[in-house]
Amino acid sequence: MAEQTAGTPSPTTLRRAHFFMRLSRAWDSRFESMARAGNIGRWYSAVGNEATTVGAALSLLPNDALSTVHRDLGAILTHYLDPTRLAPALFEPQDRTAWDALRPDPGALLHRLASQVLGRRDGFTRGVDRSFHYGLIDRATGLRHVGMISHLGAMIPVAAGLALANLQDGNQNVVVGFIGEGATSQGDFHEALNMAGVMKLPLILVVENNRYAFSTPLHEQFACEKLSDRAPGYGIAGETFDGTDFEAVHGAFERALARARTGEGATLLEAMLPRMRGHAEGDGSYELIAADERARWLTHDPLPRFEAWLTRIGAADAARIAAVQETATAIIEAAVARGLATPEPELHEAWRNPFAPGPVADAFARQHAEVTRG
Ligand SMILES: Cc1ncc(C[n+]2csc(CCOP(=O)(O)OP(=O)(O)O)c2C)c(N)n1
Ligand SMILES: [Mg+2]
Repeated sequence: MAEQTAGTPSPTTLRRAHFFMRLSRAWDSRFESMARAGNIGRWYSAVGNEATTVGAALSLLPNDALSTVHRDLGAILTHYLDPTRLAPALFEPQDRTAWDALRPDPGALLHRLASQVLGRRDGFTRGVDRSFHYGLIDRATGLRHVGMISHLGAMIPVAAGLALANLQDGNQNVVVGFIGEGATSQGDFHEALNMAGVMKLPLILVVENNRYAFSTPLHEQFACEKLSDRAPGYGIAGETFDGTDFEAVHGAFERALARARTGEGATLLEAMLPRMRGHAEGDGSYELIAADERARWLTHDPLPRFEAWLTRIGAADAARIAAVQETATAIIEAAVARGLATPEPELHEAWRNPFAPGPVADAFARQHAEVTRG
């Protein structure tokens, strides 16, 4: 192994990052081909975002909270799964963290996630929907994941509220919230970051700036040069970085996490990302971008860039890179095949009470029973 430069993430971090970036990409490839073949109705591809989403989630500790939107599969996989049990041949004994021992069986969790996005009975919402609109909160395993609300910007005050709860509990946990740049013109963005500044909340808001909201380009969305320029106005820290450069992502998160955990408060991180896909596969938004611009962004893929860098610093060779790619593809193929073989729910099974236990939930359940009986 060649010398690593100062500040380079540890070999364990690099092995985990590589595996999860490839796992996320393999998942997208599989779902994109199903969307193209008409086997699933819609898919929101995270291609191009992997260095940012995986880099962010890798830095989290048990019971730090993650709030995601539609392009954050890499963060979800990294937050949930113990890679040393999922792909033991790819890891060294020292790669297993104390949190890995707490995390649930990764195969079972992957099956639930695949079932979720395939609308199957074993999904988190038991097949009610086929999306990332669900949450998974389990303090015993350290998993705190709050899934998305569709309304742009609505997740930012939720993430700020989670951070406030940490402050009130007196713990050292932080919240990492993701949002597209299309959400930053909403009032919720301003209100939540203002509150985060005043209350010094342990919040890191990551704006995934992929330069388009659907097909609306940046200059039609806002007039400031960088979104992170807004941070001083709220009295918080802000950074803009190349979100396809894992080393830059890792450094930005280390700094933001250190601030959040030591009471210095919130950070607005702006990850500049390539527009490598449309808003959703097949919605026509990609084709509205000029062909030469699309071609240019396709050359900004974070995965070959990361693998070339791993090779340059001596952290991986061609055989290792091929093994990670093949293993990730095989794991996803198996998870999707098992998901597809899982039944869709019967109507009465898909139903779930959206209210917390209590009189409102009881009334809702009675009403549902009447409707089901017809
Ligand atoms: C309040 C609100 N207005 C409009 C929409 C419709 N809408 C859904 S996604 C989207 C664009 C989101 O842009 P961005 O966050 O940059 O996501 P990207 O297209 O890059 O995936 C819009 C306008 C919405 N969901 N909520
Ligand atoms: Mg966008």
